[in-house]
Amino acid sequence: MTAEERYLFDLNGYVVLRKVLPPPILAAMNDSIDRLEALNDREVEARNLARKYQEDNVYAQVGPAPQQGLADYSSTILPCGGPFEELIDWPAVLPYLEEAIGVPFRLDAASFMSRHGGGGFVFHHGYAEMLPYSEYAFERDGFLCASIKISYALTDVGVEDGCFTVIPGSHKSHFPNPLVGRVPDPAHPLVRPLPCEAGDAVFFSEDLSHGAVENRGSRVRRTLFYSYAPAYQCAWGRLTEVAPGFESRANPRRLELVQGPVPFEDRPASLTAV
Ligand SMILES: O=C(O)CCC(=O)C(=O)O
Repeated sequence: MTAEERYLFDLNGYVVLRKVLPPPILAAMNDSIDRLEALNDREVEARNLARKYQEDNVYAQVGPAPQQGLADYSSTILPCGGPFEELIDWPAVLPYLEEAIGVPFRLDAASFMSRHGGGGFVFHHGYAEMLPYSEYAFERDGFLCASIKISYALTDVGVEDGCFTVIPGSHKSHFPNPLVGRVPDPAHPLVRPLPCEAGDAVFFSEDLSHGAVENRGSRVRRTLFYSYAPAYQCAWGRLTEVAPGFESRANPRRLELVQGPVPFEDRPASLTAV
């Protein structure tokens, strides 16, 4: 992080990283998702992918069923391999993770989310709760965040398309947050929608109040979420399941991020980003 990014990450609980996914990788990811969306749920499950419709998600607001294509859903994504696997140890992001988590860490979840008109996601976290899996912390020597997420935009997403939205600074709040549990209102003075272009990413502490404003446009929003945590945390359900052959083709850092390093131990310098 630059000195300014460090200041802003601490102050706000997030930083926006512009253009971290170059066009060829974006195109490969979107093509892969197009191909998956042409498959029915059973065919997707046969590829070891778990597609879950958002109507079952307590945080999600779901709009009317779309005329074409799938209803709002999220899915595991690493079993697709290819560019999704490359993103595990993405060089443009890895140094930010090392600084924000501050101890040996792992990938604890990776997923894809698709959202149409009418869909939104209520604010959650950042209400002074003590959740060991998401705490933001800073100590004398640096950050010690217990959960960092990166939201990668695979499509351009303006405010009208239901972009990712935060309450800056809420990761430090000690009082109940009256906006938690509500779909963010972009006109509210505490609410900051974060429009992105395809290839941008929002790097944030899970302790921050975050959600998504309602998608009021006609464009489908496509987002990847990659989540990292200190090595003492476990993976979230099936969200780190990988494609066959991963163990033999992954580089050492990628393998370590998926399997989880030994917590509380010094690591070889060769596994640290420069
Ligand atoms: O839709 C969004 O961008 C927010 C999703 C989110 O916060 C989550 O999945 O935990």
